[in-house]
Amino acid sequence: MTSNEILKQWVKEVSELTRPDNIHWCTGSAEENKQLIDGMLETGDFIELNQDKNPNCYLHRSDPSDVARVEHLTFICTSEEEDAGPNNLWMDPVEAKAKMRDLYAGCMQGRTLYVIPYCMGPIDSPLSRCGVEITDSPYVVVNMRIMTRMGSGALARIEHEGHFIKGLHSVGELDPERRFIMHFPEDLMIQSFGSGYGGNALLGKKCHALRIASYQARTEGWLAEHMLIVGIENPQGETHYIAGAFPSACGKTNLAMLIPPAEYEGWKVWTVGDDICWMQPGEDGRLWAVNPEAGFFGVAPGTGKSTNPNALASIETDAIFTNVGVTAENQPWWEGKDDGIPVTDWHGNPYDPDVGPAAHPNSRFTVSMKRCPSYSDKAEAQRGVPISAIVFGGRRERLVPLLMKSKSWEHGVLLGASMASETTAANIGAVGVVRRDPMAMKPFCGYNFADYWAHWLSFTDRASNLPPVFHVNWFRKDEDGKFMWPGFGENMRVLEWVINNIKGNVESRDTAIGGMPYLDDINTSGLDTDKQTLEALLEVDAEAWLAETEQIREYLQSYGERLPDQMLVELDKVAEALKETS
Ligand code: OXD
Ligand code: MN
Repeated sequence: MTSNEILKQWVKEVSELTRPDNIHWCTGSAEENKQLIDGMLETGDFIELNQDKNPNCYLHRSDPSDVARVEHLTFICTSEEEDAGPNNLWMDPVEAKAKMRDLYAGCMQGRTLYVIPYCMGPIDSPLSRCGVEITDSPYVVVNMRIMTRMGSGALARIEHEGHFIKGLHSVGELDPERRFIMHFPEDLMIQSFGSGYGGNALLGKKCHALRIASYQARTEGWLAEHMLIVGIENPQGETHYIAGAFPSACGKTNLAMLIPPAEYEGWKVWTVGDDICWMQPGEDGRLWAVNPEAGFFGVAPGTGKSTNPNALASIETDAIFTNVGVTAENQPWWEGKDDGIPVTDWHGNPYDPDVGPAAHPNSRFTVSMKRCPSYSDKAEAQRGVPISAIVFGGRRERLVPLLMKSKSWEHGVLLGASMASETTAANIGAVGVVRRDPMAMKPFCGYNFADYWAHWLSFTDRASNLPPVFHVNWFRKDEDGKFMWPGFGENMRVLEWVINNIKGNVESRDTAIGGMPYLDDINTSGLDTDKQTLEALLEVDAEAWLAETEQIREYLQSYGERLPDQMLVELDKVAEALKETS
């Protein structure tokens, strides 16, 4: 139990509404975790994987209708619809609470109600924030234990601070018709019903650390972003931390754990975070960042020896796999795993490639960050890490160059706001459709994007030493539909240029859309890409960019009167410069 009266009262109210058979206050201990796992092995919620080859690894098969986030059922419930903005689905909070109350009534009968106190960010950091998730899913508890600092330590902080985010979750009947993910930013509250999938059910992640936190960050003067944090150490032992925003399933985890090419002897890459970054100005005027999470909830397919050996090494032991296939040796398997032959698919049926993939395209692994060979112990630093550069990146087959540098912070905000990407399997819906995904926050910003850009712009008044902003695109294709840039570890070459540029060692060439690198300043030794392709990756097609500018204008203007004028001022500058060159 707890000495915090608000928490005590809330648990009482929820249990009266949901009527569980038992209430369990989670401590986060190893014994508690074992008991939960044993219980799930008994019910079949967990399947033991090969314990000799993959000790403490388990497989969970979710309901086949419950395999991804559900943006069409995710609502921001602010009193004014305008505050949620055109970027969100909105529901009146009174109506939403009534709807959820009906769904929750008696929903935990025959189940245990778990109270999960958790802390997002290092337990002793002033940048961290706490929450409590109430759930009826033991799968959620064991995942939250990996993904957050969960249990007694977090409860002690909550009791000391006196406040926390309230998150209520029930898997309900897993009926897609009775599934809602509701956010009440004004009450710092989350209510989720009808899904056990990570993004909908592990409330510390997208719901708290992005949607609610972004709202909270705006009122408190910081930033909650969908960004990885990676440290790049040069042979002289100097480390630069880069925060990078990329849309879901665009390789953030791979970039955060990158292994540099052979030419980069003496360089090291340190993983601070792969998905979420909370940043605030420090006394020195720089942005300081923490990763609020403690684990990775990574996309399994495509994770192989050549793409992400660090992730593979991380998940050899102590990992939870959701919706992957299984080999004859009872080891987890997914498309792109490089070795092993699947015999069972993610439904638990004999694998038949004519029927579908062995692993669901959005199948996941959950594992502690500390298992990663490139884990940075700075992930526990109370102050966080100083950010030297912000990198935005979309998934664009055409037009957008490999790398460009913003002309100013304000232009950087425009670059972030103009990000676009083709949709992926991380959300239910069509795959491969181009959509604007500003700062990779389209599914995650807990308030009106127009206000969010104004908040980003306000940082020129909040911090005197803001990091420069860059934009990258690893996904350009040629006429034959082949990727022009090899990506993965080779992305190090782009990051090296970024660091050299920050240090003043290399200049960029001014163009209408931003600063472009000179090809000679990018380390291409040992790179298997011809010069012509590299040049094409850095070209600016002024006419096509003018057309893009008009699309961006249309998109920004769809935010109406709340759109900060500065956004159009920045866009006009780009458009004018393009007209001069074309
Ligand atoms: C994720 C996502 O799971 O962005 O990280 O969907
Ligand atoms: Mn993500």
